[in-house]
Amino acid sequence: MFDLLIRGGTVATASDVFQADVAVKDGVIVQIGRDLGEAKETVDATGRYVLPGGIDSHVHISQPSGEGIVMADDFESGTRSALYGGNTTVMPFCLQKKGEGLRSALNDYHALAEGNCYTDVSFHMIISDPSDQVLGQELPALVEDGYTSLKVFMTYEDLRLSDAQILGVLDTARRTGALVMVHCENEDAIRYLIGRHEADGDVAPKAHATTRPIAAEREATHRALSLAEIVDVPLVIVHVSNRESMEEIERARQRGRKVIGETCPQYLMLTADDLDGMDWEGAKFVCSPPPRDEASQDACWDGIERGVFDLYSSDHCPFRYDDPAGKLNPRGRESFRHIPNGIPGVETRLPILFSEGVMKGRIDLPRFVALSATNHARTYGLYPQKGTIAIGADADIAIWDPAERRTIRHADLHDASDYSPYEGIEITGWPTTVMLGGRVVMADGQLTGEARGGRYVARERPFRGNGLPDGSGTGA
Ligand code: DUC
Ligand code: ZN
Ligand code: ZN
Repeated sequence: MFDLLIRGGTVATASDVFQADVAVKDGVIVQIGRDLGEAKETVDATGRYVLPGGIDSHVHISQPSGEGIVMADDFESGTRSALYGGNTTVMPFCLQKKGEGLRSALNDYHALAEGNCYTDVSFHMIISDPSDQVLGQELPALVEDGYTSLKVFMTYEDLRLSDAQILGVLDTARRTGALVMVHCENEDAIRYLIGRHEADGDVAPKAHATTRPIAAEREATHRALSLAEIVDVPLVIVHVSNRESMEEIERARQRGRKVIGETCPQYLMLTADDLDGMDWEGAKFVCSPPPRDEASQDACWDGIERGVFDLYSSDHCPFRYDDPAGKLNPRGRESFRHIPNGIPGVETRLPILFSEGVMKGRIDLPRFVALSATNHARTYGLYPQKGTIAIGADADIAIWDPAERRTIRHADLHDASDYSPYEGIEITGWPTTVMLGGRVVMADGQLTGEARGGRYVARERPFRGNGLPDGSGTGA
């Protein structure tokens, strides 16, 4: 007798679409087929898609964000919102403060997550202080313990690393098998442009976009890829916003480099004009890199379709808008420079890709599955435990109704921000039922009493045994 049987649905993986029932026992998928037998609980998926639960490998939750600024979501609200958006695993960042040991940062972050998660979680480290002790001892020990990826910044005064420091981090990655993610923007160029704008009294939110031009992102992308080539390690270029940076990725792949590209909904759906709203409303769209223009949106869709991007993540980084600890903090009202960078989007990520991508014929269902779950699992060492529908995999499953139509309204979302940058966008196709480890945690669009059983997941070293996603275009 199975614990759970999902009957009558259309199952999709990153490679196939087929009619099948899915049987679950002890939290894992045990059979896929027809006429599988009896189960304690049956879910009817007739007319719906049975997909791997989404994995959002780039979210920010409860991250320290500067004096007087508070991130809107904690683990409870952030993972609840993720679950409503069809996700079963999220990967937030654990920030190392300057001078802080990595283990201490992680202990604090685990304490925030413990017992509060609606989805499974796994952390990337942010390295802000790559001392000899951190690179020589702390990081290698963490990689052994399953913290197998980390992010470095080339921008933000308090976070940016020098090229020498980035080389040190990359070298540690080479020795340990960790995977490095890079935020590519040239801080010195941005500082120069901020100075020029402020001298001209140009301080409204729109200036956030003009002080962070494509050239600053393209240059840093080229530099990061060159440093990774010199050290000879793979690299993840996160939140890519435009064609020129995509071309850097493609050129590096042509040279035989292993590069993983990521883009996000804001680069498909928003433009810099959104930062030009009345009465500082543009602050709602301040994120880095900034949204660009329609040509860049088209380029990013092209990158989604052609496999320049392996990953499509939300970069959920939520601040409340009308709040002195959020976008409209006292200093943020005076200059765009003090508006916290980041926008909410963990709940709307997959509905946007489903509606704009699958329903509008830009991508097929297997590509949707790859971009929403499978490639994240493969890239970050969770596959095949997660990210697919296969015998032996965790029963993390989202059932989607391709006919359900709803307009995005923040009032209907479940994060703790007070707005959505995607307000008013009409969406066709929503997740209606979600299972986490074989338990039905959302049914008919509502959480069940089973929710909030998310666990921490340690990860393998990236790519171990998996290779890269088929058709990703990624070099060897
Ligand atoms: N980078 C991110 O990845 N998220 C939000 C802000 C930023 O700069
Ligand atoms: Zn970033
Ligand atoms: Zn981010």
